[in-house]
Amino acid sequence: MASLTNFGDEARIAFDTLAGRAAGLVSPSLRLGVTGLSRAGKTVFITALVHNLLHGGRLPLFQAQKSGRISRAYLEEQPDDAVPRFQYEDYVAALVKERLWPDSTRAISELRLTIEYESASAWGRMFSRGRLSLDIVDYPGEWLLDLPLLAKDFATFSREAVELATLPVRADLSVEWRALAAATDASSPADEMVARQLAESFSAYLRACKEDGRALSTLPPGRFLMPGDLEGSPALTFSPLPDLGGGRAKPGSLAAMMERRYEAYKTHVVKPFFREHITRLDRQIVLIDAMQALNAGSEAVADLERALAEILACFRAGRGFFLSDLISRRIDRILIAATKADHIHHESHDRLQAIVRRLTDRAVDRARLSGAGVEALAMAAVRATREGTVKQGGETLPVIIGTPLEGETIGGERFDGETETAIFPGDLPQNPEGVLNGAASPIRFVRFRPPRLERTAEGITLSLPHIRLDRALQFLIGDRLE
Ligand SMILES: Nc1nc2c(ncn2[C@@H]2O[C@H](COP(=O)(O)OP(=O)(O)OP(=O)(O)O)[C@@H](O)[C@H]2O)c(=O)[nH]1
Ligand SMILES: [Mg+2]
Repeated sequence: MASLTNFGDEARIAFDTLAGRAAGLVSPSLRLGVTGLSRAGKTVFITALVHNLLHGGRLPLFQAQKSGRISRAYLEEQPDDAVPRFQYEDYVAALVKERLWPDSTRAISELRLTIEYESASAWGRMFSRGRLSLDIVDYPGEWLLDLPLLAKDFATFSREAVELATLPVRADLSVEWRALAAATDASSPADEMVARQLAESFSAYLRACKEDGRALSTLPPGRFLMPGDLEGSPALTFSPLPDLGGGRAKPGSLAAMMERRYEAYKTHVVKPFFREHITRLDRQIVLIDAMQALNAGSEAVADLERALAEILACFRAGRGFFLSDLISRRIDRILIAATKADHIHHESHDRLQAIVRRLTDRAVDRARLSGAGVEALAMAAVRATREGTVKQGGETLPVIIGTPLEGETIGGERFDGETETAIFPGDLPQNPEGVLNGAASPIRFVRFRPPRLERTAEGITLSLPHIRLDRALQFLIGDRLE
């Protein structure tokens, strides 16, 4: 296995970690990693978390808030000057006033929320400063797909990409790229035009895999889907190649050029992201949109499991991991959260929880993450629906009521984005295994608009409604507010 970092990187990480710790002594801080593939709900989660803390939302399972020990929560200047600020105010305005979800995140951003609290114990009150700064980073989910590449050389990356591309669920989408790659002689002299054609064809194939119909997840390199400001740069103009054989690529050949660019991508794109953001995390929530994969079928679910396993392996702590000796701020709690639970009736929440637990079980075991406290939970950061019942032919059916997004359809009916509708969401399978082996029947969900906020009798607008956001908060930061 290729080594993840060289000595220089490791020394730098150690230094950063020490500096971070020293800074932590000045003002206790906790770096919360909000991890998730694209569209999993990271930006919505961060916005809802901050909104509920700033506005004293209904959080009965979040002890510090419930017992009235939080005296103040406010936004502060973030610690990293070179990282853009998370545009919290804009996201809230769009969600609450216009009832619009945020756009896909295109770049990294950060926010610091500080909580002033009174310690639960007299002892704690005497010594604790009663202040905790929560640093949260948001980034495009696609970039997460790159972390597993750090441990793979070009030959491994190429071999795996070719294997994936020939799977039945991908073969028709990758036809063009595979034909082009097969017709290319890797040992021929490097040619910029050939490199560009291959890279464009490979990106087009990855983009097609991501569309709703297939909803596949294992799609590295992530910047091929969300290039940020690197679009068109050599570090992004490469493609895996079939039949590389063993040994070194001939100098000056196409294979050598592709390999060099792949390594440049890792060095200049992936490593800085890993070093500056991932290695500094204290706690982590992994958001998983199982619903979208369930919608698309068992291949999509299996592909989601594969992506999660590879990604979670990058977070492993404990002996034997290349970086673990240097990461003293080791992640000690991980929450695996199935998002968007408001799409199903609460009777199915436990089933959704069981599904994401099943999807991550093997990964958690294999990556020996169990040393960290790992919990699974079904939640909705923003609850866009409410529950009700509908009588049909003498039967009472549980339904969810919300405003489907414009353009969503069920059984030929197309929604206009304004009309509230009751929908029978169907049941998730009782046995989570069924969603992987294809035994469970496919499930159809529609997407909803953000909710209209309720007002109290006194005319006060309540904070964003949620499902179990309080439980997530209690697990992620509750102990730090004791
Ligand atoms: N009903 C409901 N929908 C949600 C919730 N969270 C996210 N969504 C939906 O999921 C979409 C994606 O959410 P985002 O928060 O933008 O996802 P992200 O992980 O930031 O995605 P990228 O920025 O592309 O990586 C939203 O546009 C909503 O349609 C939720 O709590 N409830
Ligand atoms: Mg986002």
